[in-house]
Amino acid sequence: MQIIIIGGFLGSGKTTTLLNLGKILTEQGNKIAIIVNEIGEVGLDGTILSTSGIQTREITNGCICCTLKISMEYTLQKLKEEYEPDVIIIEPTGLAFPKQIRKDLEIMDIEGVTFAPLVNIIDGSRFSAEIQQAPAFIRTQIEDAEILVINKTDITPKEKVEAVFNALQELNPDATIFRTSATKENKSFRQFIEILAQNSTRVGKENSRNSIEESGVAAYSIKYQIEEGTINEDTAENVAIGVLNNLKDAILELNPEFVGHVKIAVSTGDKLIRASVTSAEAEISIQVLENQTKMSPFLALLCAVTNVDQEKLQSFMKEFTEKSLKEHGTHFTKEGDASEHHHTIKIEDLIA
Ligand SMILES: Nc1nc2c(ncn2[C@@H]2O[C@H](COP(=O)(O)OP(=O)(O)OP(=O)(O)O)[C@@H](O)[C@H]2O)c(=O)[nH]1
Ligand SMILES: [Mg+2]
Repeated sequence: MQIIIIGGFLGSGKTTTLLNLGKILTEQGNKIAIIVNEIGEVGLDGTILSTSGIQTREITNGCICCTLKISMEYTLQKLKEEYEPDVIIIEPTGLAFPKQIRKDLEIMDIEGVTFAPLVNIIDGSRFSAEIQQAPAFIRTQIEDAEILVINKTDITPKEKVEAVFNALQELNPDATIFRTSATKENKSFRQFIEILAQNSTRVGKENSRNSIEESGVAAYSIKYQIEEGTINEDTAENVAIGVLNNLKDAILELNPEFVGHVKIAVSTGDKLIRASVTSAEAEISIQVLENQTKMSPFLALLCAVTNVDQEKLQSFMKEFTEKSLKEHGTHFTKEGDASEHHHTIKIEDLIA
């Protein structure tokens, strides 16, 4: 069984890369499973990845490289016993040091496990802002990797890609560097996949750093269940864009140079609308995914950005989301907080 760890700062393109990677490796005849870790109490990426039909396990509310080591070990063992995959791809949070994860996996000493070279994905379009906002942190992620992937080359000017390439080479002269786009088919992505079949030649690092604390990132997540029949694709897109626009403006007031990931997923039942904003400079990006498995309608929002006040962030998120849902005539209940809105009454609750 091979383990591939795909690291990279918040919003760099890990999940999008995993969607492609999982698809291609499956087509090549491999039995794939994914473990995805999210910093917030509510996870989004597990839902996004599971639309692909690939076996996915989600670990939420912390980071598997420091606070959630035990959860990772348990999830991995169980997945191995129950599903026996050929390849397990791990997506840590954008705030992880993947070399620490690698060390913990080595200590587990699972029979027959090999490791692919450690990957770190970099958003080429916002690299300079990342280095300014979280310098020591970003450096460690780059220095620890064996493969560096400059992603989003489709929206990054060529000269900027070359400047990022030079900066990465200086920080980590031993790494193999790729220039790719996870949203546009390209040759370089295939070459990146080929090199993943090789074995890692480095050893892991002692697990002594708390990466979340070091990153200076504030994170918060929230989830609402939406009543069946009160949301369609257009409403879902409007709500997603409306919430992200309001939230981005509010975050800009707190930190005009923020980097990170503000992401929203809205399920209408058969469709999953996914939208994000990844920095002060970035545009909102939106995608519609077909659900392979039936999901009930919901809205989930996760925000993790540099140098802002966590409590302010939390109150903005709640305010904008609920306002937008109400404006669109959607009936909703905040998950884990049923007393707050009385719009949704479940038949099962009445029977119980
Ligand atoms: N233009 C462009 N957008 C991309 C590319 N790769 C990812 N994105 C977009 O960037 C945003 C973040 O991508 P994700 O794949 O969710 O990033 P991530 O690293 O998994 O984010 P976290 O798990 O929150 O840290 C999404 O809106 C993607 O659609 C790319 O190559 N080009
Ligand atoms: Mg992700």
